[in-house]
Amino acid sequence: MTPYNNILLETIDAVARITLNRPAQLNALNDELMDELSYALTACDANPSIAAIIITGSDKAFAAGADIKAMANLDFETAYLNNFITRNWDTISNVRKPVIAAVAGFALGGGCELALACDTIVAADNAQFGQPEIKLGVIPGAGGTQRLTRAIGKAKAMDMILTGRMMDAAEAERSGLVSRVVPLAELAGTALKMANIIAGYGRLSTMMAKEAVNLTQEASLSSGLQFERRAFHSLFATADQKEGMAAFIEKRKATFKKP
Ligand code: CO8
Repeated sequence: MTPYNNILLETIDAVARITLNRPAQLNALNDELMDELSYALTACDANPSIAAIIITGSDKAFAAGADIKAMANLDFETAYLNNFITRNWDTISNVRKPVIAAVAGFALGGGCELALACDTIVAADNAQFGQPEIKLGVIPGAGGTQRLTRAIGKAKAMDMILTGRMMDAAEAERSGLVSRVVPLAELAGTALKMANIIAGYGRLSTMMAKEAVNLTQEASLSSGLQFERRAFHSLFATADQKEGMAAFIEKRKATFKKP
């Protein structure tokens, strides 16, 4: 693998874990980090031995947002022409394998948006989510106004985006922003266990399930339902469906195919 300066990439069986690694800046997202993250995600997606991906940070910060020092002097023309920092942002949501964000500490601004671009978020009990861009004279620029609102509803999203306040882990769980909250010491293990469970299922079914759920964020109910039905039908063409159902009937654990 290419050496990285701002992230760590490990593979643990069929799981890839990407750790954001700019500790002195609380994992603030700059161009170099985003380029490395994008490269690593693309490589993991293309690697047939990887079935699920975890993105995580440190105990203190998942990511404290875009690097404010790097963008303080940016002007409109440069931001617009270079599609500033978000230029490879869509790589995250274009990954076809399931991606879990394991969040401890601060997930602010672009950090919160990065977690939101993953498929699900598992949080440590010290996690703090926020879109504080308003305090800097700007607004969220990488999906905060859209994905946060879809995740927690308009009232709470407006509250967070207009006041810039943080939401703790308990509120994030109540609001549906995160799927589970665990003690900090259990975060890495919980995310890995979850990723391993996913990796143990059929590759086609986990990827299609992700695709179908993510379509709810884009499509009408009727086209989402139609997609789901066709994807469901197509899975009957797979060896994993034969194995999964035979295993149930024979009262044994299914062994899904490795690509
Ligand atoms: N950018 C650059 N450096 C940062 C950032 C950041 N976002 N956050 C923290 N740091 C640096 C600090 O400057 C400090 O560095 P130094 O020691 O050299 O002064 C170091 O990290 C530690 O930070 P603090 O001393 O402030 O630590 P505290 O524990 O006191 O506070 C906070 C932690 C509350 C997280 C505080 O650092 C903070 O408020 N940070 C800024 C949070 C923020 O406003 N984030 C939003 C940024 S704007 C944004 O994300 C727009 C997204 C647009 C799209 C992006 C796509 C990638």
